[in-house]
Amino acid sequence: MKMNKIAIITGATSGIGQATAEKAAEAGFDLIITGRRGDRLQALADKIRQTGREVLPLQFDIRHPQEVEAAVQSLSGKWREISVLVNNAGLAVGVAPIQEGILDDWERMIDTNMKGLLYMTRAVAPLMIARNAGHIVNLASIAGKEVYPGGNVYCATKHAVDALSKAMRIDMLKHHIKVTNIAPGMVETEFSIVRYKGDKTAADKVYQGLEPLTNEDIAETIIFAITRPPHVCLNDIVIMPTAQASSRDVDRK
Ligand code: NDP
Ligand code: 8X3
Repeated sequence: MKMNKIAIITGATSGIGQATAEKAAEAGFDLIITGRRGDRLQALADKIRQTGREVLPLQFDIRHPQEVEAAVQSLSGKWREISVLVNNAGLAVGVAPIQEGILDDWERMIDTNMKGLLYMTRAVAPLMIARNAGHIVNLASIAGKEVYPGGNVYCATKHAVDALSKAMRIDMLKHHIKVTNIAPGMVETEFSIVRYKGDKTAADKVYQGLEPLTNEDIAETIIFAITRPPHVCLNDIVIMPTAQASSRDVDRK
């Protein structure tokens, strides 16, 4: 692999994004890491610098197009030569049935998972097009392939990501930009704590009696995808714990 490629990873302050940043550094990428929690971004930046890789932390809320645009516009010199965009930032909030849904929860999910991903792609794709190369990795979910009780709006946002991955691949075709859709099942991160609004007991129950995927499992998959030769694109990867066959079919001991 050519060294000193630059990857930008959204939602690098936790879970899948954090592990992907660390593994991408190990694989020889210099990194732009993003998220809202500045203390975590700095801690991760310090850790990555110890590996000898360069890192640029950018703190912003992906839901605000002006913040996204300003962050990408602030890039100068080599940092504009982005090879890989990992659209990872995202969340589920709540498990209410549609008739009891909380509008603020819906807006947080739609604004982060769909609109944030779009704002990032709109800002970064032109930089890739200018170089006639690049790779966009979108974190969708098994929730983008199936629906399940209480998943309504989260599933809708991830179905949208799945559709956007297909659409982007067509739009990016003549620019030699790869698009990979990653659709994991259960991964134990802060995801369920966020979904259950800090209720750790409810979050722990999600993974009770089975071995879930780890953030590192997904990170390794992403690193594999972004280090294939130029003529190879992994379009769509569904990755599940062995103990999970579908959103609802889970083998719990
Ligand atoms: P975590 O909660 O551990 O991490 C989520 C990341 O998203 C954090 O770094 C958070 O950073 C960032 N983020 C959330 N909202 C915003 C925002 N408004 N602006 C900027 N960054 C934001 O969850 P995961 O690592 O599990 O989730 C990563 C992705 O993987 C998500 O898109 C999720 O939907 C998807 N996924 C997760 C699965 C799972 O079971 N865990 C399964 C399938 C898909 P900060 O709070 O600092 O802003
Ligand atoms: C996260 C996986 O099954 O909770 O996207 O929707 S699930």
